[in-house]
Amino acid sequence: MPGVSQSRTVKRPWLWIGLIVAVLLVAATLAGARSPASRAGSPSAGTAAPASGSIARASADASPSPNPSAGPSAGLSASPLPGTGEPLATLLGMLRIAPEDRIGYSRSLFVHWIDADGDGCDTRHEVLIAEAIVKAKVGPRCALSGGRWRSLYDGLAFTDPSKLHIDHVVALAEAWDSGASAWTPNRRMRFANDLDAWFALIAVSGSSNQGKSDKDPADWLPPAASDECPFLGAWIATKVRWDLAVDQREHDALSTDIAECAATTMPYLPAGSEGETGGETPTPWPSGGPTGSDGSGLCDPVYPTVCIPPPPPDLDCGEIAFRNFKVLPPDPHRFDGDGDGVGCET
Ligand SMILES: [Ca+2]
Ligand SMILES: [Ca+2]
Repeated sequence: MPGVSQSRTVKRPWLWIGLIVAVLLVAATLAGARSPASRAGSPSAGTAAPASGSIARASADASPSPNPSAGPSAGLSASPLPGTGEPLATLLGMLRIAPEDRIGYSRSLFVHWIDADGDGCDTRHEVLIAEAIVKAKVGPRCALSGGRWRSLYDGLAFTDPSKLHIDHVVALAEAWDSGASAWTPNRRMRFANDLDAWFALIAVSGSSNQGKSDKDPADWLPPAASDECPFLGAWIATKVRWDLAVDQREHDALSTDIAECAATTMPYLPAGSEGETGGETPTPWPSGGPTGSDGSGLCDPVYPTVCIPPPPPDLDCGEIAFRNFKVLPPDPHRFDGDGDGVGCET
């Protein structure tokens, strides 16, 4: 008898999870099928291409491994394959709902910023280097000069890297509340220095980071509407990656908010075993929308889908991170040499 009841308790959750994920996949497919018309006018509709393009590239970079479960249960399994781009509803459906508990939290329990690859640049600097919209020169002791950055929550532009905060998209305290309290110190350190998923750490203005603090999306969304879907995607993908739970209120807010993000997909990138090492350079945050109107004056509106400052200095393609972006006349940096309206073609 004990054997029978144990077997039931082990198997039934997987059956239910499988069924729920399958239902969500069908629902997400239907939602995707009717999304193009309904998204007109939504924050990122006009520039969905660069965002999803960047996301698709990030997925490809993740080198999806062969499906280890493509065996007997492949027909029933609705779990995404590692590295695949998934609708946000699918990823949200993978998250457990559980109450939060702050007891025992201390920021010092998450060691950061480390220099995992020993190249002299710690995690904070690695993110700054990766996310610069104008590449920074890396000097002795990882001193950065000449770069420019766009704060990904509010569109503010910076030339002084010390003014930028590196935000844990899912804050350390929020992570603690939703599962990290049970982790080993090593797993907490890996979470706090996560360069293996481009969406986990981002460079933002101090003011937006302080406004966000340790809030979850039930209480905070980026001031720039165009960054809302990328942020929600990063939030959900990070929680899935690290197997963190959501509280009921957070789940309900996410469920409502992602209705506006039918065109957004995010990679399913579960964190590896304790032995997983860093090393993958984070790719820039996908541009969520026009940034020329952010009021900073540092994003030239003739490059409407990316944030590139007007000259001076005169920049060339080797000095910026963007490729294949829209160029309008008069193209002061002359990124579009062949005049086809696409800059820095690959
Ligand atoms: Ca390093
Ligand atoms: Ca929460």
